[in-house]
Amino acid sequence: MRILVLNGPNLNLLGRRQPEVYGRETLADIELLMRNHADALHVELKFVQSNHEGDLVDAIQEHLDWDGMIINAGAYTHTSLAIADAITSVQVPTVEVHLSNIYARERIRHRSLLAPVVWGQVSGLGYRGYLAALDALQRRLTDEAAGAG
Ligand code: CA2
Repeated sequence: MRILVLNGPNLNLLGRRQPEVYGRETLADIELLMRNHADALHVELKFVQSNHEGDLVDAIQEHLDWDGMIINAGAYTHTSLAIADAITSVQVPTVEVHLSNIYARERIRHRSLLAPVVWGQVSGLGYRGYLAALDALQRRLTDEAAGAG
């Protein structure tokens, strides 16, 4: 089971600024926590972070045969039809993650262009949201495999 974890603009700075909003964990900390959990679940993870919209679209397209995707598109969440279209086109079950509760923040962050095209969304649980997304995807894929077998 292979799951792509995509992080968008500025998330490479996690842990250094605004810890009250995004937590104290760096992206490397989150990656380590997820890798440890994924090992226990027998899931292969690949991490991609980019500050560029087109790179995120490319990464989504390049992994169209992977089993699942976890994406925190950062500010592109609220603006990028291109990323929404890429998620729709590859048809890979996707969970959208936000460290902060986007619905408790400025109005402009309340709308996600990705929400209508993803399987589900986790918002406001900090780094734990990534682990919750991993659990949910692994369970869905396991359930589907059992149903198909
Ligand atoms: O809560 C989230 O995970 C967000 O996707 C984070 C984005 C924000 O634009 C979304 O509305 C919600 C911003 C990520 C910026 O990351 C920073 C990291 C360290 C210091 C400052 C910003």
